[in-house]
Amino acid sequence: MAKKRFYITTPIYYVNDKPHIGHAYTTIAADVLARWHRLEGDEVFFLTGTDEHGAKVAQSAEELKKTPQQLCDENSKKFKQAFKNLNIDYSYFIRTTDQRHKEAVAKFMQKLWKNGEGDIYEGTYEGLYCTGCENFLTEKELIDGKCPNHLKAPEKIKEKNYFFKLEKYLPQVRELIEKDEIKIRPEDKKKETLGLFKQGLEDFSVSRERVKWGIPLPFDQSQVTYVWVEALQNYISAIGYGDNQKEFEKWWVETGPLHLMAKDILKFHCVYWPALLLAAGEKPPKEIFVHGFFTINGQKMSKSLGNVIDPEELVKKYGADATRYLLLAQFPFGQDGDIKAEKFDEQFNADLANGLGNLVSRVLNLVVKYNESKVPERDDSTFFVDKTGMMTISVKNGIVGGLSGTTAGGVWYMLDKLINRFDFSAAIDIIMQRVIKPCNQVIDNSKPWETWKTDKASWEKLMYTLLEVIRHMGWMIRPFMPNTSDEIFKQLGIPKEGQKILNAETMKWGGLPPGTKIKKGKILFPRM
Ligand code: ME8
Repeated sequence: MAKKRFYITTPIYYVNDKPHIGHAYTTIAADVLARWHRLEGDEVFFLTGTDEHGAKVAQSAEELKKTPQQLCDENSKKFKQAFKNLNIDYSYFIRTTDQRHKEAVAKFMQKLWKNGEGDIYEGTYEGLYCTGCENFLTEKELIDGKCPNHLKAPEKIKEKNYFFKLEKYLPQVRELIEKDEIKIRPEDKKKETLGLFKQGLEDFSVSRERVKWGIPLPFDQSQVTYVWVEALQNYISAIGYGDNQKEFEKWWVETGPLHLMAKDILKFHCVYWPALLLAAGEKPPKEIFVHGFFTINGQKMSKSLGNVIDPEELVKKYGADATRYLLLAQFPFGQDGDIKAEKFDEQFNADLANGLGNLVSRVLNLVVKYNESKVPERDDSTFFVDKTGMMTISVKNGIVGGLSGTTAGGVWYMLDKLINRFDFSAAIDIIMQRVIKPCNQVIDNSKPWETWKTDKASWEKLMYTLLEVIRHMGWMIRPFMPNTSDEIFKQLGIPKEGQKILNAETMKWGGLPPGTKIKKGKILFPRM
């Protein structure tokens, strides 16, 4: 059977500043999906990168008395470093100042222009521009005369621009969205997008006359391509548009992308981008998932409020895996939510130190101490199977029961569904509530540090069950916390070659061979 393919992208981030946890949030989510698909054996292309042109970057560079290129080089490096520290395993990091991207953009713009016969025409733009958004705004969109996102009055500009015939493509884009041929999720964001069509959308400017930091239009070198128009093209330039047709066909045409982003940039991705692609004769994007915007302690994250959280600080304090966990666990991915960073310590201790970490360490300690570090014989003949089909462990009349292949399968089934629905917080919760918590409770109730003396047969049964649950849990957390998963497999004595693909074999109950020598290792999550 041919391998399935999965092409996932994050927005490319502005380099006017260093990364903050908003950038980390989307990128971690994309990484979880990429890793999940790799575990399932799919061929994955995971794209992220930096958006380096435009007035916003040029202005920041000027304020810092640097050249735009210098600022881009410095901050792009910071994004790369932050993603490395967060254990983000991307396939390609694009920078829009890359020569390859510039060439692809020139080809794309030329296609739209078609020697003046295409979908671009010359005009004069007179109106408002918010540099923070890098977006043209209408009076209607302002609140008290200010941009609602940046709380600053936009600049009035009048300049010669080239315009894109968006209106010509609106009916087609709308229909594609309605029919889910461009699948926009969650459902409320699809509705929000369709609402934009009702409010009215107009042709928009695709170039800037006064901005110098950008990619010149191939047909008029006195203008640079509007930063949003070229930034969107990263999704095709990175996979060979204009220079590697075979790769481009493979990833864009045959596979199709899943674009991940927050709702701040919905219009660009859900309306402008499909229209530009159709005008250039290319396929529109396959799927767009728009996640929520989070606040920090109820406030918008902003420099002036001094509440911007640097992912580096979180990684330093909690490590990469726990940072990934804490960010995704806060609220459902598709909804807005609030992050209470001062609660991170509490959650770290409850879920990771006392929950996951404690489970692994106490089970392994018991096996080291009372069974010569060996996985005991498997015997699940008397297991109580929970009727709901969920994984639960129960102790009845002092006998441990309650976990079998089918019940483990129940958790796997739900996990797969939730991850594919982008419901990461619920997926994490399932692992915590259905797997980790019941195991810890069983240990508390059955006191195996005492029963090894009095009833070794029940003790072995319990220990095998717990070790096997830990093996399953190691797989379940693998996309979220890859380092911890590696460490668990190492401690369970699972050889490296058996750690790559999740399949019927690795997922079945009883995959941990009795007699395997376990190696007690470091504490996974030392308590805060
Ligand atoms: O918009 N909550 O770049 P950007 C959730 N360069 N996600 C957040 C967030 C928050 N509070 N803050 C930021 C741009 N994000 C353009 C994109 S793509 C062709 C060009 C995340 O640096 C979220 O993914 O402003 C959001 O869409 C993105 O960062 C905006 O990043």
